[in-house]
Amino acid sequence: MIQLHEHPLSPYAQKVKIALRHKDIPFELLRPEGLGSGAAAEAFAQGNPRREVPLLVDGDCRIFDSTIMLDYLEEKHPETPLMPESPAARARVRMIEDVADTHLEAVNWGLGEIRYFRRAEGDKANALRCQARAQLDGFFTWLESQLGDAEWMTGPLFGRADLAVVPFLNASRGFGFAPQAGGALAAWLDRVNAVPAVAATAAEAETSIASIGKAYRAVESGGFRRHYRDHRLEWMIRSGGLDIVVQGLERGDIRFTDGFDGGKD
Ligand SMILES: N[C@@H](CCC(=O)N[C@@H](CS)C(=O)NCC(=O)O)C(=O)O
Repeated sequence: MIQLHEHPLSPYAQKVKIALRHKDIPFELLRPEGLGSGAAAEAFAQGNPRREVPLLVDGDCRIFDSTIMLDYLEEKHPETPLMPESPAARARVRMIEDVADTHLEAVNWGLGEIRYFRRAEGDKANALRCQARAQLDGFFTWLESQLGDAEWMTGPLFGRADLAVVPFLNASRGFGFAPQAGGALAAWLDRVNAVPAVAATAAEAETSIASIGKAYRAVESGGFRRHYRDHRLEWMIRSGGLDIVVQGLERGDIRFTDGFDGGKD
C-alpha cells in the first residue's frame, strides 16, 4: 500500500491526499519525527533529501515534491482523471498549481510567521498583514479570472487545479483573508470544500490547527527552526520584514535548505 509521510497542515501534503482520496487509492499516513527542526529522521531523509513532507512511498518508488507525486498518481492511476485532456488545458492547470505552490504559499507562510510564531507584533505585524491583504487580493482576482464562469477551475470536472488551490485558499481564509463574499471565487471555494476528498482532508487540517496555539514556544526553545526557502524569504524581505530574517538567522531559528549530503550550505 502507498505510504504518505505528511503533516496535516502542509498544503502540499493536502494536495496529494485529496488526489489519493478522489481516485480511491488506499494509502497509509505517517508523520516524520523532527519535522520543522531541520533535523528530520535519517530514514525519512533518505526518501526526501529536502527533509520535507510530503514523501510518497509506493513499493521501491520514493517520490518527493507534491507536483511530481500528482503526475505519478495520474500516470499510474488514470482512472478518475484529475487532468483535462488537451495539452493547452493541462498547461493552464500546471500554471495555476505553480502559482499556488510558490507565490500564494509564501503569503500564507508569512501570515503564519506573524500569527503562530510571533515574528512581529503591533504596528509591524499590521503593516505586514496589510501587504499580505493586498497581495492576496491580487491572487484572488487572478484566480477568479482563471475560473471565469466555469464550475471548476480545472475544466468541466473537479480536478487538479481545484485540488491544488483549495489547501492554500483555506489557509488564507483561516488567517482572515477570504475571497470576497458573494463572488465567484468564494462560491467556488464552498463548492470545492464540499467534494468529499477535500472535506476529509480539510477536516484533518482543522483538527491539527486547533493544537498549534503555543507553536512560538517551540521556536523559542530551539525545537523549531523555520525554513525560509525560496519565495518565503522573498516574501518576508519584500513585504518589509528584512529585520525579522536577520534576527532569526542570528538567533538560529530561521534556516535555509540544507545540502543533499545533510550538511549546511
Ligand atoms: N515543493 C515541495 C514543498 C514541500 C514543503 O515545503 N513542505 C514543508 C511543509 S509545508 C516541510 O515539510 N518543511 C519541512 C520543515 O520545515 O522542516 C512540495 O511540493 O512537496
